[in-house]
Amino acid sequence: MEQILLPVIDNAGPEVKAPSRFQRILFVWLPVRQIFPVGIGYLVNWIHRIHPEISLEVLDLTRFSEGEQLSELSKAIDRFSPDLLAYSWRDVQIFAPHEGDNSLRRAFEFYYSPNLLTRAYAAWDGVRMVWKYRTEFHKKLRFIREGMRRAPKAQVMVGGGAFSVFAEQIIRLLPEGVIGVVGEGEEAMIKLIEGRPLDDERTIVRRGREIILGKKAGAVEIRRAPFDLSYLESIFPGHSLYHGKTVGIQTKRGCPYGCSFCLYTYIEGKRVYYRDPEDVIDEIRQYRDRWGIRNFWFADAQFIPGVKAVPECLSLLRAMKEADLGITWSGYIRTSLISPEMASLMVESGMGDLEVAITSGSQEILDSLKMGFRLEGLMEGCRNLKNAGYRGKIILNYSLNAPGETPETLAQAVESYEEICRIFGPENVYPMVFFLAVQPHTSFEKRLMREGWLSPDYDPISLNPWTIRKLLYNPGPLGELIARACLVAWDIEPMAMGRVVMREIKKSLGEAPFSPKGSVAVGAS
Ligand code: B12
Ligand code: SF4
Repeated sequence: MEQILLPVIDNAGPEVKAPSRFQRILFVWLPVRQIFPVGIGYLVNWIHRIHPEISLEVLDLTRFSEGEQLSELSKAIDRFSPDLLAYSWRDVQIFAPHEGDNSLRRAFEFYYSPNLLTRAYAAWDGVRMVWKYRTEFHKKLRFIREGMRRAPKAQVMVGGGAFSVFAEQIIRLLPEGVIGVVGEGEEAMIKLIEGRPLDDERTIVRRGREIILGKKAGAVEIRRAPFDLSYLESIFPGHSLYHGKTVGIQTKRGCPYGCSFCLYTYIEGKRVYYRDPEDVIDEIRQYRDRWGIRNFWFADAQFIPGVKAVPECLSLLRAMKEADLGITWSGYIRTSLISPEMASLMVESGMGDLEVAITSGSQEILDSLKMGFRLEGLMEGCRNLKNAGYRGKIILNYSLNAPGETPETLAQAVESYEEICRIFGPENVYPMVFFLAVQPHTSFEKRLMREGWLSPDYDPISLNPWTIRKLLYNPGPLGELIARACLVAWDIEPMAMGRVVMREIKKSLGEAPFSPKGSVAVGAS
């Protein structure tokens, strides 16, 4: 492991607070679909607690129109004269279908529609969308390059969710000298600020064609990480954009599960670190009282990451209930660990809509994806919630056509949806149909490479339609059946298509017994 060479200040061990090498740090939130910059909030609080002598400022590019963003960046740099420019890059999803974004629909129309006109339109619109994705991606690179040009003496650092996922690709597209950070950024920033070596942090830098990676030794001690919203306000012009909206709060970091398609463990690590309920509640109160926030999203990779996490979750929920916050909250939650006691506390502490990654209706498929839960447990948790008086929505995330999917397992997916409808009432259950998107740094990606579905040197940020087709994993004849169900659903109910997809799949499987023409195993195209 090579050390990243930065001037090191003598005697600056972790126990002795070293003087800061930087006086003015400008955080730049690269523009994304509007969402509160959770990570920047924690980073500035962390730095301010340790180095209150440093001036910090947050520039949120999302609040400016496209045409203004570059000039606002230049103005902020000229006015603030940062000596450290810290870019936070949240989303790079090359292909990120969501409500209001037709990209998955167009892709399916292009690949699967029987109607030639529809295919031609999808091809045209698809090219436009791909161009948009590409432009968005390159725009962010331009903001980083422009920052370096405008503040040539400043050190530049980049981090954030999207950067973490595509760091190796992005760092190659940036000038030398940029320090990238994969995953949590608190300690890496403090070390840089204090001039300590960074080679025990997950840094990534480029020297010529060579990429140098650091390896993180410890973890950020977030147990006591108080949050001061008034400080954030004082350095964050335009924060009122987020008042009254949903805000993300992290209650813990890390997830011990190893679901084969998921890269959250790559980003956050497998060990779980918790924050004190006291700090979490204090943070919620500040947002509620100062910004009128009533809806929170616990931005944990997984709210209940395993049996060991249960006592921590219970004490947070108990504290929330006692604090009687008058809020609603949500997050990614495994219902398989929801006991009757946990269910009551969830309801009483204000749990709003619930997003559950059921993924498949077949235990065999769940096991092959290494999901680490039993379907009966998931159903049991749902019953516990219902008995505890839960009345919110249940959003059920399915990833259909995983390796090993057969007409029988597909029928089981529909049955599992119907079972949950029986528990909560169909009007409360919203199935969301996804596919296993292949993500870098996952065992699913490695498996597909081994099996020849993906080439080992494929480019995860490519916008080539053939690569996109491979990355939206939906192979074989079942893929066609599901895609057609999706096409019907988009026509009938574009904003809530999951229910129609379930109905259509059931119809297709039931009406004409499905006889696969070939194997649906991984590797089939
Ligand atoms: C919670 C979450 C959500 C919630 C957010 C709720 C909310 N109100 O905040 C919801 C469900 C709404 C959501 C939606 C989406 N999400 Co999301 N989400 C996450 C998740 C699980 C955690 C993000 C988070 O807030 N973490 C907690 C904070 C504290 O961490 P952070 O912001 O990353 O900051 C830390 C580090 O990144 C770093 N850091 C950040 N900035 C900087 C800057 C510097 C200089 C340094 C050194 C370090 C640094 O330090 C920070 C503190 O340690 C991540 C996956 C993950 N485990 O990280 C995906 C993730 C960020 N989401 C992702 C995506 C794609 C999306 C969507 C686009 C999905 C979609 N198709 O609609 C949407 C769009 C969001 C939007 N812009 O509107 C991707 C982004 C990467 C990518 N592939 O493009 C991720 C990484 C997941 C993935 N599959 O790859 N998401
Ligand atoms: S439980 Fe959730 S966060 Fe954890 S590995 Fe599985 S999918 Fe990822």
